[in-house]
Amino acid sequence: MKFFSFWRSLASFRVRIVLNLKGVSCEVIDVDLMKGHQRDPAFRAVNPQMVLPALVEDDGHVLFQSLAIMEYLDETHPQPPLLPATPLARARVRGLAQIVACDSHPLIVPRVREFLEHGFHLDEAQRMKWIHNWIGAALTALETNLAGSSETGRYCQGDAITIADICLVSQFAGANFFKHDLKPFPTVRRIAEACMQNDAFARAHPLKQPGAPAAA
Ligand SMILES: N[C@@H](CCC(=O)N[C@@H](CS)C(=O)NCC(=O)O)C(=O)O
Repeated sequence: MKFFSFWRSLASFRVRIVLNLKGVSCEVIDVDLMKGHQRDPAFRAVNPQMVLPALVEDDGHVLFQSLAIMEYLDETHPQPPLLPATPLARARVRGLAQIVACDSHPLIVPRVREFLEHGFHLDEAQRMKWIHNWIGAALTALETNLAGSSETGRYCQGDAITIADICLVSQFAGANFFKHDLKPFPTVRRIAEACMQNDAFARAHPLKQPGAPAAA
């Protein structure tokens, strides 16, 4: 398999964690988002949406969108399972994951930040206000849910790692990139730190990837 990714991409981070947890190896192809290489014809031919990540199966099938790729890998490599067994728990896990991957992360990606800058001429301070607003909204929703639910355990759903934890960790890393104050979110922080003790998470961290700076 070929994995198109970039060190700073939070959606790629999510898929990288799953690849590590499942012990799946692939050829990693870097697409430099800071140089706009996602818009190069070579990558556009792989993913017409021009976003990372993309996973290309050996037979040429292209997989895109991190949540879809994560569930595909979970179905094709069932151990360890990343979704709980019961429908109610699965719905909660998917809901938590989607707070991050569907409602927060899409508002802070490079193409949105670039449009705020060039389409609306927002200055750096205004763009940062936008970013912190949406990072904080998701962290608040996660913290309220996790702290208030008896289903929360060592991880988001009991004591087994699920896709909710993987998304939570990507939100946590993004918040750190933008130096968001994490003190008001002790449950999110506790779960993120528990996950990062797992080698599959630690090795997948953006700052551990080739090309990453020592600190963001
Ligand atoms: N919802 C997508 C997000 C894809 C996405 O926006 N990826 C970012 C990197 S994390 C990207 O490639 N952005 C390129 C751009 O915004 O131009 C997913 O979860 O896969």
